[in-house]
Amino acid sequence: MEYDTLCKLFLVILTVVSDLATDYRKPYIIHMDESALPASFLHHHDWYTLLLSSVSSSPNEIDPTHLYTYNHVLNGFSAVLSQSQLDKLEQVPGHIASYPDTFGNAHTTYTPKFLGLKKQKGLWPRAKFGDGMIVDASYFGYAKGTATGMAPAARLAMYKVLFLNDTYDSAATDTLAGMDQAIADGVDILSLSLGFFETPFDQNPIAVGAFAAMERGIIVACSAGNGGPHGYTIQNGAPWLTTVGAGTISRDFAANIALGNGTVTVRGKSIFPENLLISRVPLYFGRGNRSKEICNSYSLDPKDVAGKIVFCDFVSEDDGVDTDEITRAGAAGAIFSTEFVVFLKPRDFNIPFVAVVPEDGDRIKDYLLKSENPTVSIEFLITIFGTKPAPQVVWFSARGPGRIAEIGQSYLLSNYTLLSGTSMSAPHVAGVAALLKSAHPDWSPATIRSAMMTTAYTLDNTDETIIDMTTRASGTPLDFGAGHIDPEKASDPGLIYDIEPEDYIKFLCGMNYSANQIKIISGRSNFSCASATLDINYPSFIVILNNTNTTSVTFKRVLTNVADGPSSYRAMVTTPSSMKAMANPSELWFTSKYDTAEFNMTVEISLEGSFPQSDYIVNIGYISWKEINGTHVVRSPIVSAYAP
Ligand SMILES: *[C@@H]1O[C@H](CO)[C@@H](O)[C@H](O)[C@H]1NC(C)=O
Ligand SMILES: *[C@@H]1O[C@H](CO)[C@@H](O)[C@H](O)[C@H]1NC(C)=O
Ligand SMILES: *[C@@H]1O[C@H](CO)[C@@H](O)[C@H](O)[C@H]1NC(C)=O
Ligand SMILES: *[C@@H]1O[C@H](CO)[C@@H](O)[C@H](O)[C@H]1NC(C)=O
Ligand SMILES: *[C@@H]1O[C@H](CO)[C@@H](O)[C@H](O)[C@H]1NC(C)=O
Ligand SMILES: *[C@@H]1O[C@H](CO)[C@@H](O)[C@H](O)[C@H]1NC(C)=O
Ligand SMILES: *[C@@H]1O[C@H](CO)[C@@H](O)[C@H](O)[C@H]1NC(C)=O
Ligand SMILES: *[C@@H]1O[C@H](CO)[C@@H](O)[C@H](O)[C@H]1NC(C)=O
Ligand SMILES: *[C@@H]1O[C@H](CO)[C@@H](O)[C@H](O)[C@H]1NC(C)=O
Ligand SMILES: CC(=O)N[C@H]1CO[C@H](CO)[C@@H](O)[C@@H]1O
Repeated sequence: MEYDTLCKLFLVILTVVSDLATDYRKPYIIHMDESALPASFLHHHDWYTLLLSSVSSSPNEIDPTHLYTYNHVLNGFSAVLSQSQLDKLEQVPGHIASYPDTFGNAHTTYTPKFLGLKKQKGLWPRAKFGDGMIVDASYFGYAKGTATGMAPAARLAMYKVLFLNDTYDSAATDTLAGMDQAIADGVDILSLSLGFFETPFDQNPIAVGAFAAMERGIIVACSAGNGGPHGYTIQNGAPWLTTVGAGTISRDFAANIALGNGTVTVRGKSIFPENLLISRVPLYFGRGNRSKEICNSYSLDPKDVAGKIVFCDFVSEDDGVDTDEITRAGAAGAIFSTEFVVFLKPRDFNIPFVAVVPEDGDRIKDYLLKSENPTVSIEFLITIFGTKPAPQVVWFSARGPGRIAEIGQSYLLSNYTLLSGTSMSAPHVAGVAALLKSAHPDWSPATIRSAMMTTAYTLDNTDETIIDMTTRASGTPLDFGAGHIDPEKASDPGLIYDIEPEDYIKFLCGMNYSANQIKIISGRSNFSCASATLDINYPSFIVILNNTNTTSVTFKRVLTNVADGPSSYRAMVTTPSSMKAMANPSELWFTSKYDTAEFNMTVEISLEGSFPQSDYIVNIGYISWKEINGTHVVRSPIVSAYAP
């Protein structure tokens, strides 16, 4: 007995001690200066491993664990280190910076939960978390179904950057390793449907990795995140990325409900992915007990609902749909009366259920109250085409402007599939980028992005400005970015705004990034901030009002003719009365393909007497370069916004 207690005590102490030791061990990303590589090393990897073994002097300490050596995305490596090991590494000549590992979240609504996969039981552990399954849950992997649709002949490589651990999140160390390998493999386009918290670019693995990719001509399409519908929510806002938001298409998914013998029918929304037909199944309603009527947690008795469809009554305009109680009680399915019908995401449909608007819910309730043995038939998987208006900005699509990046850009995208989320939009844009790249192998990532942006449209299928699903009001460029992608037009944009890697460095200088930060982002030690500017040659314009209602800003831009032969263009500006935009010169001539022309545009904002569009957007205009005697129109949004 005593021995036993002693033993336990000993174990407890041991555990505490080892916890202390491991507590300090954390993964870090270490940036190194390649020019400090000692001549005795053939490869920087050997240098790093030697450095790691040299910092583990203490015998009581666990040795550092090398994770990855990065060859392309950055100069450096990642390793699991104790604080004292990190301190020693930071003294080594050539050390530039160390960042603790961070986690990004996948921008998908199609979670493993939707697939019914659980960590503790079921297929994942049975398959030993086998690759097949997890690759499907890798959010790089979503290009699979969709990118082939956009660019059927494109070859696809997938990189696993999400590992099943305590979270479904993706570690920066792994994300960088995936991007590093993709660059080594010579991909043309990278599509990332995940994002890290918006930090300065040097701390953001996607921004760092994508800079290296962009320098090699690789287009990096990233999802803007599902943090909408409020402003300042976009992720992946670095200007060398192509940031993609989400929109609806003119298609919806429905289920048909027939009550009893079929005299009463109701159409509801369902995205339940199986072609399921429910015929004359008992319909349960917890009549008389409000808790059961609205399907509160732990209200339903499994004996009452087994094998039945449960009707859950409308509660209030603030209540959404929670299917957990249905699952817990073991019912066959459910019908929810809710005002949240349009906000339901595919992942909400992990059980067979239909959401109906409260008016239809009341019709169902009426039937239930009148019937002795109520039954219901439901037909799932009904696809409706031609719904209007479409596209709309999906409520969850994150909005600009970026908090860190000066420029808020995001595209909207059609043809978005059953899998919704900005994660699904990014691979679509990647697919269009693949088509453009194969049609124009000489186009830079900035050229391709410019072509997609300046030809995007902002009207829906009722000829009105694309609306925001949340407010039902006209969206703005901070919701829908340059607009909805038009692949055909993007392949022949007429003119483009190109950006060289050096221009991004000048921009970082203009943003007051330190020399060390720029070194980390660009991997270059040899650059100059002599021509620092915030005015990058980007196909959109934003004016930030900081505690003022009047300001004047002049932008400088260079256009390149990518059409064959000579052309000329005239500037057409559409602005509200509180915004003036003047292009100088207002006509541009190009003598041949690749000829360039420069213009300045002064934007004056004067809000005296008029009201701002919203709490952060002041007003919106457009500048379009219209081809004289031609059809090309090169359009850019001009937005003025209050500083956050
Ligand atoms: C899970 O994450 C923890 C903490 O970051 C790490 O120590 C561990 O090695 C990870 N496990 C796997 C299987 O990746
Ligand atoms: C269908 O059911 C309703 C009541 O639920 C009843 O009034 C009606 O007569 C029935 N019709 C047929 C054709 O059975
Ligand atoms: C209503 O149902 C709940 C949950 O089953 C139960 O706890 C409660 O007692 C019921 N209320 C009435 C008035 O029967
Ligand atoms: C950068 O620093 C300069 C000098 O301190 C300042 O005038 C400028 O506003 C800063 N720029 C930004 C974008 O913060
Ligand atoms: C740095 O860049 C300048 C201009 O591009 C070049 O002349 C110089 O040789 C470079 N220096 C190094 C060390 O690469
Ligand atoms: C706005 O102005 C204030 C004070 O002049 C300054 O501290 C702040 O950084 C400015 N914000 C932006 C986004 O420029
Ligand atoms: C800007 O205009 C708004 C609305 O007209 C007004 O409420 C606000 O006080 C003005 N701000 C400044 C700094 O003048
Ligand atoms: C644009 O403005 C700059 C600075 O004022 C000036 O040097 C340049 O010549 C202008 N460009 C054109 C095309 O007018
Ligand atoms: C446009 O076409 C008209 C009529 O053919 C011609 O007179 C004019 O010179 C053309 N303008 C340009 C800029 O090509
Ligand atoms: C369902 C849907 O909207 N399909 C469209 C996808 O995009 C192509 C090309 O833009 C259109 O032709 C389809 O109608």
